[in-house]
Amino acid sequence: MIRCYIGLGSNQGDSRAIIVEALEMINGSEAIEITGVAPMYRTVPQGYLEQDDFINTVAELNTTLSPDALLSTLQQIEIDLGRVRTIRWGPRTVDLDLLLYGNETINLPQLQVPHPRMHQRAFVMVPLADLNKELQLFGARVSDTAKRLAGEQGIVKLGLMSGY
Ligand code: A4P
Ligand code: MG
Repeated sequence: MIRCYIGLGSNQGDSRAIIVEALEMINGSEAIEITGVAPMYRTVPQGYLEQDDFINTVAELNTTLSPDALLSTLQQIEIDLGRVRTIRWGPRTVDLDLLLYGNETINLPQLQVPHPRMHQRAFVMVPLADLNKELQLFGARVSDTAKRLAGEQGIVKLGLMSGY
């Protein structure tokens, strides 16, 4: 079993409902068990700014899938939930990023883990710190990085996820 963290984001449609549905599809997938979900947050867009606020959260899971198989599962769920890729960093019904796969560092053309931009983003680090206070990443405690980023980027806690 490998412990993994997945970032979930949406800023099109009924984002909260779409994220709940994505979590159910992930948990219903072969060889994946969700073990925790952070609260949902409303977050200011990073990167491409001319778009609506996002809803973001992070899920913790155990899996026996390989990194590639897990990525494929997540990408199929993005497709099933009607994601249309247009602008990079632009609006999306749902974006599922593989943040961490155990302690592994992965540098494939189609997959970089830890996700290369995660430590610069409040919308990832704040919910990740909710799930795991002890985690260290790139030589810093996730909870310290989260606190700093939350002061720099717009992020508001919406409420706890039930059911996990
Ligand atoms: N890929 C490489 N590594 C990974 C990984 N660890 N997890 C590849 C998932 N995918 C990974 O992703 C493009 C390619 O990245 C995939 O084909 C995969 O093989 P994508 O999801 O199609 O495109 P994207 O998400 O638009 O691009 P990217 O570069 O993943 O963007 P980010 O970094 O995910 O940023 N602001 C707020 N507030 N909240 C957000 O959720 N999200 C983004 C997207 C920008 N700004 C945001 C948010
Ligand atoms: Mg992505």
